[in-house]
Amino acid sequence: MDHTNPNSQSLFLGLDCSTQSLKAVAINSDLTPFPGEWNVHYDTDLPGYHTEGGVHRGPDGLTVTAPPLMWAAALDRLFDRMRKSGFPFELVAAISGSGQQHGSVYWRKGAQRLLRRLNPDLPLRDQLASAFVMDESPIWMDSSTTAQCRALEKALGGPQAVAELTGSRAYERFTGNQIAKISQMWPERYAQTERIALVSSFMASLLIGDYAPIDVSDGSGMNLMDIRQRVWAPAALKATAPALEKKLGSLTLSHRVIGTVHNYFVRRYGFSSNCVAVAFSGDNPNSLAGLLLRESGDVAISLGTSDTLFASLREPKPSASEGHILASPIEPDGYMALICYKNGSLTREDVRNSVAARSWTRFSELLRAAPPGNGGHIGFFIKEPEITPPILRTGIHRFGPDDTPRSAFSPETEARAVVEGQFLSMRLHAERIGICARSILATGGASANSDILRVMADVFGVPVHAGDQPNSAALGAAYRARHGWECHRGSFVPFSEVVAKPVDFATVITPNPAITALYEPMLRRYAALEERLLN
Ligand code: XUL
Repeated sequence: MDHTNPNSQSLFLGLDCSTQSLKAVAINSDLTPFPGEWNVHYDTDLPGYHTEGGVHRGPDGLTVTAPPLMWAAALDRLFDRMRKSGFPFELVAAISGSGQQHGSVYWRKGAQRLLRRLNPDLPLRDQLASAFVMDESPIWMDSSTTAQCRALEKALGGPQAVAELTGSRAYERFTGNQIAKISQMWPERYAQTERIALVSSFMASLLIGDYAPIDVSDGSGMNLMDIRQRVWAPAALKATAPALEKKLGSLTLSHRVIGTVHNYFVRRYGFSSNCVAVAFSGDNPNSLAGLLLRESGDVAISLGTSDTLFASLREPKPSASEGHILASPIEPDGYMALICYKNGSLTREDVRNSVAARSWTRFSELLRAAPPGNGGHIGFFIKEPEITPPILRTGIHRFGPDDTPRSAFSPETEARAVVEGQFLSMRLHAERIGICARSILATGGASANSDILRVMADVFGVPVHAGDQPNSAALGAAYRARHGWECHRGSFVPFSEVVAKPVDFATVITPNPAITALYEPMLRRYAALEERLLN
């Protein structure tokens, strides 16, 4: 089918290669959803890779990786499922995708040739088994690169200088620091590396059967890109690893078409040979696109494996202490702010398991049974080494109303403490980076729980909108495919003109001003206690 002309039948496909699963959603030309939603869950659908929550954890508690071959196998499995369900691949005019941010894939010398020659009769898994220098890719949950972070900051003149240049101070999970570690620990493997990809550009590479460029938005999560010029920063490259620029390839703007789908996908699944791929990007950038966050003060909070808070931004103010500035995935000269928490859903689930017998209904009952403000009790639940703020030692820290440490809370207090603590932290760190919420769109698994959202609305003192939008990253990728395709047909068109549809968020929870007032002094106490833990 010829997709170069507008066609009401054309579909736009969005993939999301996230920590725990690979998903796909499709939209029609008019942005309405195409029925269906497809998912491959790594732990259960690809048990041969022995992941837990999609990852492998090292014995040090800091190293976290996942096999890139599993993501490739997941792509075949996903498309197989879609084909079996009758999905009309031939109607797809453009495809884009999303990847968990920061994770890196190390292609071995010669892998480009393998990609270009993919044989439709054999699964990707068989053809790419020898394509990687590192069978395990470091991912965003890894926090094993503190030494490399300090070295980068030292080389570039301190954390604020790194933030000014790259949008964030040096962070353990940021790709450059992971690359530095790999080049130091395994210099031969590093020398054998032909190309380094992010999870997003890796998945795009499979689709186009060639090395795909890293887009500027996901590229902002590497501590390697000049955030204002949107090119690799020579000083950061030099301080990270030898001969790095060639291994990274050039960056692309996020709306650019990067190629057509490889014959492998045409022959095996029935894609049209005209189907184009638009640059893939990170999951948070894609969610920003999926939620159409345009006005400053429009904040989204995604409650998933990681909890993230993000917003569009015109004037970036990179900070050495808080969050990240990324290039916008939808406005070629815009920015987005991002704050990421490693202790998200899994940590809430852990508390639920310990106080509510694994039941969310029971957890909600407990949450309602404790008063807002929790009688002054505050908790820090660090099940995973935390990113915001950087508390790497795991453990639970509980404080009574007089700020003295407590060894345990009652079940009600514990349930409320984990939820209040998470939102107090988000408000504290968002305000410090200049994000002043006007309203919040809540997404991700836990956004289905209205008791959790009520705490969010009261802590921030703004209305919280939530709806049935659990796949904002995959949907954002589908919107970006539509946008990139439109720009490719002629000249650049603003994203908001192509994707003008307001997001349909049904539930609105309005804050109770009396309760918000309670949280003001609590926020100051929370900040002081956090400072104490950091010291
Ligand atoms: C963002 C981050 C996480 C991952 C999760 O900086 O590390 O949100 O993108 O997929």
